[in-house]
Amino acid sequence: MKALIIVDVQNDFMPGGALAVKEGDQIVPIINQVQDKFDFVVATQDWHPADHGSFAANHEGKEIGEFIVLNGVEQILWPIHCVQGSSGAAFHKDLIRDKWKAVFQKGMNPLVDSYSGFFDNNKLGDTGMSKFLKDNGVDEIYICGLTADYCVKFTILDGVLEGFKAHLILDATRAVNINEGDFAKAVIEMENAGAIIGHSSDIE
Ligand code: VGL
Ligand code: ZN
Repeated sequence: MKALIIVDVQNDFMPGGALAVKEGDQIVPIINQVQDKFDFVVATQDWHPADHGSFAANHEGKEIGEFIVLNGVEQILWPIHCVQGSSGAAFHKDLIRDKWKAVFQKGMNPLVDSYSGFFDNNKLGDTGMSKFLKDNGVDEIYICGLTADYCVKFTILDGVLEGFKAHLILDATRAVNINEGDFAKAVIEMENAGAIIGHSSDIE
């Protein structure tokens, strides 16, 4: 069975948000339409404590975009975003949630970031999404949401490693694009890992 995974469609990733993604809001109506093609829909939610180690503000003298080593893993520093319970962490108000079977929150451990909806960046913490999908007979996943070059990409890469047939819905994602070309690079990386790159209108 196929499932739709909606990654981090949250206010802080929308234009005007704390970690704004250009055109991030444009994918909301596409995702709403595409949900009609699935009986099984889940979502992920970036959900950080205020003291999270990925926030530049929590490292004296460090700027957004700088790299540090966090608990032995290279970490780019972000603006404060998706703080638990804040309006920035809430899902976009127009996103239809009627069909969602579960929401998998991530990024709660202050010592490690968590881009993938499956595991944290150390591959130690497990959100339980893989087991949940498999227990429900899901073997094929379609991924959309934000952001193409971070959380969507790492969710797809882990999805492939977990044995799912993984699809990217290209018109239902947008990238942070810290460096020009990051979106295109991420798509190539996902394709090389074994993901299928498609369009919302291709889904049956
Ligand atoms: C994300 C950066 C930091 C994402 C989350 O959802 O892609 N990116 N936290
Ligand atoms: Zn985050």
